[in-house]
Amino acid sequence: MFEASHLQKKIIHIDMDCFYAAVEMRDNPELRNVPIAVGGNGPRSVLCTCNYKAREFGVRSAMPNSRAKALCPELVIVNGRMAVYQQVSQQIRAIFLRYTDLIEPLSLDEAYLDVTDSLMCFGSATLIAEQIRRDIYHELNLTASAGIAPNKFLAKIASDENKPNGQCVVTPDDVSAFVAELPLKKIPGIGPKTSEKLKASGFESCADVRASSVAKLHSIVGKFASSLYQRSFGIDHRALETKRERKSLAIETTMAEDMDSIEQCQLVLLNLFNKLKLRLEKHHDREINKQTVKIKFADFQQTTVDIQSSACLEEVFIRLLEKAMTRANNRKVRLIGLSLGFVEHKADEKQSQLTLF
Ligand code: TTP
Ligand code: MG
Repeated sequence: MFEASHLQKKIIHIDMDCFYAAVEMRDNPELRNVPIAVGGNGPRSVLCTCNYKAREFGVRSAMPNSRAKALCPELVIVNGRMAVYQQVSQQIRAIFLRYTDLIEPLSLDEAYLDVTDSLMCFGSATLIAEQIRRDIYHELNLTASAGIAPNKFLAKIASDENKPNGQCVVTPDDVSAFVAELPLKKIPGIGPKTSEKLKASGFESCADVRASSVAKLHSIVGKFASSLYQRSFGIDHRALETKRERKSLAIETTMAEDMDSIEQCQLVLLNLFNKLKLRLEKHHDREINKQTVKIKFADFQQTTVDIQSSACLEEVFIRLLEKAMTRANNRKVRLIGLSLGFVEHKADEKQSQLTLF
């Protein structure tokens, strides 16, 4: 008979520390000991990220520059250099590949690695993670944090536990205790709104969810209920998506000044539409199934409107914009975004959806 441990996977989640900011500090010594952020320098830009010194002042990713400056007047905001971050990301990936080729990149600075069958470091996932972080530090002069666990969900949460420049191991024996105390807002998929809804119904930690049922959860979080119930026990059967295919193509812009007339918004939309068309050329092999317009209003609330569509049509985007604008309630428009959804290919390696319990 197999023991449970023979069936356990070993997943590492690696996440670079304040990635864009760390690259800027590495390349510009004068930025190393001051609070810095990376972002555009317009008065209406938002920050991409900031270093840990800036975080002490409460500065965070996606915060408007003006608010960040109010919290930390000496904050130095530098322009992002995407091409450099992309190049560093490739260097990081080259390091991962020394240990496994089962890699699922989540963004430029974050990836899952499945090292279940790796023979490196005596098969120890903990040592592999340490070694990868050491390689990154010695070769790229940057720090990374890691989570090591039996599945993606736990590994991702664990990588945040000892950030920056740290790692956290959740062994199969630790799982139950690790998740019991976990605040629900730490679960990927639970944003501030859902977290508030759950709290209002008496759910604050995974222990509360465990004591409930999928049916009860369904009435609060809809179809996310069964995932949430599983996560509360530390269960996640998703396999790595090593050949991730793009699900959509999106483009958006924040206006230099908030706009209130639909004509102005239409002009912005047409400009975006032309750019989207150009980008679409690279994905000519993909089949479109949806068009979406997103609007963020001046109060930062956003709304999206979509429609099934098999092409990228200007007039459809314009109709969607008109519909979204009916929700303005006198608010001006801060940002407009357009996106296309793609039909997913049925890949063999698609995650197996196991039903539990
Ligand atoms: P994160 O890993 O979320 O953040 P981080 O690496 O800057 O900081 P941490 O140490 O907490 O991991 O995102 C990685 C990069 O993605 C980040 O350096 C900049 C970019 N980014 C944005 O451009 N906008 C955002 O809102 C966020 C969250 C990240
Ligand atoms: Mg990061």
